[in-house]
Amino acid sequence: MFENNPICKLLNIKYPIFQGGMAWLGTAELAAAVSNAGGLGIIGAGHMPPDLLRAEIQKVKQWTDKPFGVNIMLMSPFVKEVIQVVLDERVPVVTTGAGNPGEYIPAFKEIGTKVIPVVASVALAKRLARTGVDALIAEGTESGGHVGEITTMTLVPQVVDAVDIPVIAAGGIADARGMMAAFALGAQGVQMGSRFVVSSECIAHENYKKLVLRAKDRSTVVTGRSTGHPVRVIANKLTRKFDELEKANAPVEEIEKLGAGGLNLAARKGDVEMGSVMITRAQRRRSMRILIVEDERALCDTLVKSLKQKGYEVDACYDGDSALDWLLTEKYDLLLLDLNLPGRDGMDLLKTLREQDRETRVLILSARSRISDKVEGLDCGADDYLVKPFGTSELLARIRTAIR
Ligand code: TUI
Repeated sequence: MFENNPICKLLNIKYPIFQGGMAWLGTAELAAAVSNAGGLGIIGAGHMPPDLLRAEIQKVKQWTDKPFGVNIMLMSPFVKEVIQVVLDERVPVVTTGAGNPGEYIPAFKEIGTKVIPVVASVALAKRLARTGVDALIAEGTESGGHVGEITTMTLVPQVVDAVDIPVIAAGGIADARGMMAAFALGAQGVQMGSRFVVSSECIAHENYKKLVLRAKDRSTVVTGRSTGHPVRVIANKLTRKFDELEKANAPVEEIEKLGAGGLNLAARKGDVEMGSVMITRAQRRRSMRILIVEDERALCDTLVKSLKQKGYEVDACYDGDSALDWLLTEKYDLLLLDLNLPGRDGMDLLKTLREQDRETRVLILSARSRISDKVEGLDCGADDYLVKPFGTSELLARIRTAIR
């Protein structure tokens, strides 16, 4: 699919998708999983001491034979030692953030490490392109964590026009729509952070993941503009304290002290009120989950195909007992239920489900067309009843109504 994509060719990866190298969250577990899946997994060095970083790099090397990267946070107190570790370990790809990596580039180029700095302005993009970097990540202010001022929508096309190396878009991209939009702006790859935070491979605390999933358009704010270190985070007790200090013109050291250790506190310890929950402004599209229980295999396969095409997440099974197992272990928005099933029949399954779950919507699909069957189905807890045979457009309309 992306055989001719310049980023895939440059890095020898399958998909031009980078996992942002997030401090405390871009660990070896996540980076190896993303690289194994065909993207570029990136360890976030953040403020990590060099020995710890070396151990993380060695873990990734054990867990994947695919290319991976390290993100070097240029404001780290260990930046020089961290760079030495990355050189020693011959990490295939380096991304940099929160500064100008100019002076460090020749050492990486010399050993063949691909260098892809993050830029938040056209000026820095042009300057770095002249130093021979391999590509650039143009990161808009929608991104989580340390941010620039320019939006992704306006930054990406301007960087694309200003340089003649490939550009990866970042900031506010969380799903396929965002990726398509980035490509329309001229980018040839995307970097996403928050989207990967909510994956099971990311070791973020559950409280942090929940906040990421719940966040809406106005949930984040940028703190630290007055100190010169603007950071996008979820608004919470900590950000209100920041506000108070900034309004009172408190000394920079006092404001910075308040934020110190905040990311670890939120990301790993789960204190999402006094910690820094650094996330993007974007929200991924959450697709509806549907379970189809239908023993006619051909019909079942057709339904799966047409619902997937419509963007639903679909699972299917052919008998009532397996369906109950699925329903007890997974959470679905909608159940499409045939009544004549091998083993436990549909009506029995529905009654059992309703003893413990009133939320999952249920749409019965059955050849039984008598009024008494429909009444029994609805009395047992179904939300709707569609008689077979039915057309796809009617089914889709009923599904939209059931989950409205
Ligand atoms: O680096 C990031 N995002 C980050 S790093 C980070 S770690 C942290 N931990 C605790 C407190 C604060 C931060 C969290 N999030 N993104 C890449 C990025 N780089 N975004 C913007 C920039 C940037 C900004 C200015 C890159 C270059 C730049 O250049 C300034 C110059 O010298 O021209």
